[in-house]
Amino acid sequence: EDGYDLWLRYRPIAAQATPQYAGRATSVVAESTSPTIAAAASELRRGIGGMLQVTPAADLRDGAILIGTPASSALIRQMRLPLRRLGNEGYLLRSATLRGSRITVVAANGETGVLYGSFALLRRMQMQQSIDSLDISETPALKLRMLNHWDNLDGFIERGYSGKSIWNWQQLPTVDARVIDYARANASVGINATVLNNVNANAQILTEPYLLKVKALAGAFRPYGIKVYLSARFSSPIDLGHLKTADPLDPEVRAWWKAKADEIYRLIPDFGGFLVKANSEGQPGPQGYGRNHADGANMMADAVKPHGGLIFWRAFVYAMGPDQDRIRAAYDEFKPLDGKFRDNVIVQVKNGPLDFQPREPFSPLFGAMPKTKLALETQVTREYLGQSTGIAYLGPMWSEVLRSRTARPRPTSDVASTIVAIAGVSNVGNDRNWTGTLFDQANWYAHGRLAWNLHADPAAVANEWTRLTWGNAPQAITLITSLMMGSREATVDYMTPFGLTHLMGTSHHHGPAPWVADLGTPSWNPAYFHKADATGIGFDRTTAGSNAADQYAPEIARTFADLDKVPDEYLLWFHHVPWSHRMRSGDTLWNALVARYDLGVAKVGAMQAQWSALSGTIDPVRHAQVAADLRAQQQEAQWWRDASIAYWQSLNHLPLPEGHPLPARPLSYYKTIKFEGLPGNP
Ligand code: BDP
Repeated sequence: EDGYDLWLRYRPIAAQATPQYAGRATSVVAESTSPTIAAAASELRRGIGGMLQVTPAADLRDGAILIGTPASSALIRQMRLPLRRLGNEGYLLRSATLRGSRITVVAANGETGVLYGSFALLRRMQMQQSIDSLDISETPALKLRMLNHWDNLDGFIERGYSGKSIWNWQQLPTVDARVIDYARANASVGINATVLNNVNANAQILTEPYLLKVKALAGAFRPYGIKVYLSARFSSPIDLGHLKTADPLDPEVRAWWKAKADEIYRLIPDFGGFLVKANSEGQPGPQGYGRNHADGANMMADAVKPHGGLIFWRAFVYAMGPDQDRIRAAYDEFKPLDGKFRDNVIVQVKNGPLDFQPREPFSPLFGAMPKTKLALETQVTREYLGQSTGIAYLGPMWSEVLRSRTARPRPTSDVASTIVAIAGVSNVGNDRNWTGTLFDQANWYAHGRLAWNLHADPAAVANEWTRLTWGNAPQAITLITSLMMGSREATVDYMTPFGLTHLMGTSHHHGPAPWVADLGTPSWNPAYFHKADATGIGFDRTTAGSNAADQYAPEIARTFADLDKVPDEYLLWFHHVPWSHRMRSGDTLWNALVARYDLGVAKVGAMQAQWSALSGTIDPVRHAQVAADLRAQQQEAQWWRDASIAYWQSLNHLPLPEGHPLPARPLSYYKTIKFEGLPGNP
């Protein structure tokens, strides 16, 4: 058990549970040999072979699993199944009798639906659920369920904590087996699109030698229903085409992109399109030519439009004056452009108005651009939540965002109802276990499952992943699920409680550095965000301050801006308050803050205890690995707690509440902890 098999382990099912499946998986019948149906059939054979230790036959008989679409299977056609409402990717699992044989049917309109249905059937078996009397149909909530890789052409991954890129650019166009396993894993959770390269893009990816490599990957992914996209550098016409400008209204520039799109689609007819980071953190963009984001996006949209391509245009921008509030920037810039984008442009918005912090309120752009297609961008890789230390299951965070009420465009709208796509910044690398730690696999898994079903319960997803990954022992399922469900909140508690944010070390983002105040760009400084001094702490975003609360629908804005109504978790995000501020609990803010840090540390201690209780239930190698991860997390939690308290106390000189020990070391010690050599923005 080294984690390579992810949640597709297909280990033998315990003897007492096998009989219920033995007569239900005797054969896999597929009447088509198309690559997707072949992939589905081979997955079923692999899964059944692994779990039941038998080799299924291929003919129609009692216990057969019949897979296919009405178009490519006469048997399925003959069954006249109710598929009409299932779209292209939905599936039906049904127990039936056909020509006297009792069978299970996996049917869909599209072949990818058959593949998804096959994975769903295998999942049921892995979880030891019944596959008798099935009548289940599912369709995905969103058509676009994506991963965004931040992989560079030199193999390094921006904010990657699981080794180097899995794209072996030197070896491509020869595709290795790992790439196929990546596609299987994605298809098993319904991910159907992948952006191969970093949003801080290198134009070289659009040259012919690289495009031939991209074509090979697209070919490998096609049977698994996954479309390939590329991050495009806005200045490519200059970088590659030797034009003097990248002005989106310049006819030569427009012609260059059109020719480039035509070239790509000749090689990859089902190419998805481009993802663009423009006028953000030094990346070139239309504003360099006096144009706006819509001008830039539309120009590229026109180039891919004849081929059915899409442009994902990121709203992660914060070019603004030194006195402005950074979190206002994306809304201020994009909201006025509502209705100005072509219909094949999707504006991609990070979940919160800042930048993937442990907790942010939802971005006010959701619901505010009813005439524009929006995608929700989340970060599966844990840049700001401990990176590859310990456990932070992000399902609850994404679900919190998706369920956040936007109250517009309709009074009942939530974030989920305002988006057409979800893109997760990938945490996959070439580490043997794919994601750096075993529990980070759960975040990849949950990303797919929540994109498929936006209203899925993250606890149910955790429960599912646990059974697939750690087995079906009831004690293990309960303990692991509960440990996972509390883990993200624990990181918020020990890193950035009560709405604090962006307090991590410069550029590497690992560990606390709330004291940093000297970076050239004001909004890169932690001190800019917490505004703490001798008397108080927090960022005033009410009318008395930056008024960012006002970017939300009026009733949401009223809650956030009202000190009596704002939820504790957003208190210091929206308000600057004295250290003596009375919390709802009756405690002062200072005492509550110290207690909250300690609660976070204690939660990690409890996670360790829960995990120890599983020794003997879980294979020793993986058990030991996770135990070590949690030990590291305990240290890290303590470090965040101690460094943060030491710093706040250096400002407010308040004593710690009783029962809460002083930090282990003086503030000066924490300030000396630095990491070298990690690339990226501050
Ligand atoms: C920030 C990362 C930086 C990314 C940027 C982005 O630190 O590496 O380039 O997001 O999303 O959080 O473009």
